[in-house]
Amino acid sequence: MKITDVPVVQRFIRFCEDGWNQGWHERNGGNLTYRLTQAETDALRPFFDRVPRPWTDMGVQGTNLAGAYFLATGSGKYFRNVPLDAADCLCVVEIDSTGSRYRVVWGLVNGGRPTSEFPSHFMNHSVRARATQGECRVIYHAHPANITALTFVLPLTDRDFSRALWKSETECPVVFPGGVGVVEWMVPGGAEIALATSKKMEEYDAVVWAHHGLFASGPDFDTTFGLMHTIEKAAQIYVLALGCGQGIRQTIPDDGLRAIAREFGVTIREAFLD
Ligand code: 2HA
Ligand code: ZN
Repeated sequence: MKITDVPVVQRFIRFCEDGWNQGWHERNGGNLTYRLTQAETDALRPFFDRVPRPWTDMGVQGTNLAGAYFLATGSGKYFRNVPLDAADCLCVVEIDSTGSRYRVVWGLVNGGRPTSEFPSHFMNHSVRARATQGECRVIYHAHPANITALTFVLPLTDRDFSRALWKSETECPVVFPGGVGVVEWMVPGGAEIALATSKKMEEYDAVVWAHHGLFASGPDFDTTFGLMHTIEKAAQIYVLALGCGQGIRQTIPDDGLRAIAREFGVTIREAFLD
């Protein structure tokens, strides 16, 4: 048995392959982390290094995730290469008992570190785990072109983005009835963008990074990938419609959004409706 035979690792690899196939991961763009369950950690433990690598301070703290284990993509690694060489591209990291440091216990066999966005991922895991009573396990960052394009033309507010996306595709209010958050442009990789994003993640399960990409979260791989996919598809439709050059002549009315929410039994964020 190889580590790549373990189902959770297979699903993680397939996720990376799907993201690459969507065109969301040019070069080393994007990153993925998954908080392992106790049973999954136990299944992976036989593959862990006999001597773990040194602890690294994250610059952020999440005491509710002290002692957690994550499967993560590596910094500088290409999603495209994950199916070819998971042990080179991925790692398992352990969080220390204070929730402020990590160490690699498996993977990155040719050296390297977990994703440069690990502080952001970790803070978002901490916030989303609290907001969802421990249900949230996946944090996914990608560079889809259309949602990023919209950050050049729409006002950078949660309300403007949520409304534009909800009204671009009838499924949207069902898939993300809470809307999406937006953070202004910031230098990636550090504690500042991690804190700004995790603040939004207290309310939203997806956050747009202006002129950069999108963060999505969810309880499992399918839901999280589906959220990224739905948001990007809606953005694509909006961009296509704008590209026709006539402006937006008609769209789903606000009462239509309310009616969808009623029909599908979800609570739409009423504050964003007229
Ligand atoms: O290259 O996407 O945000 C990885 C990233 C940084
Ligand atoms: Zn990025």
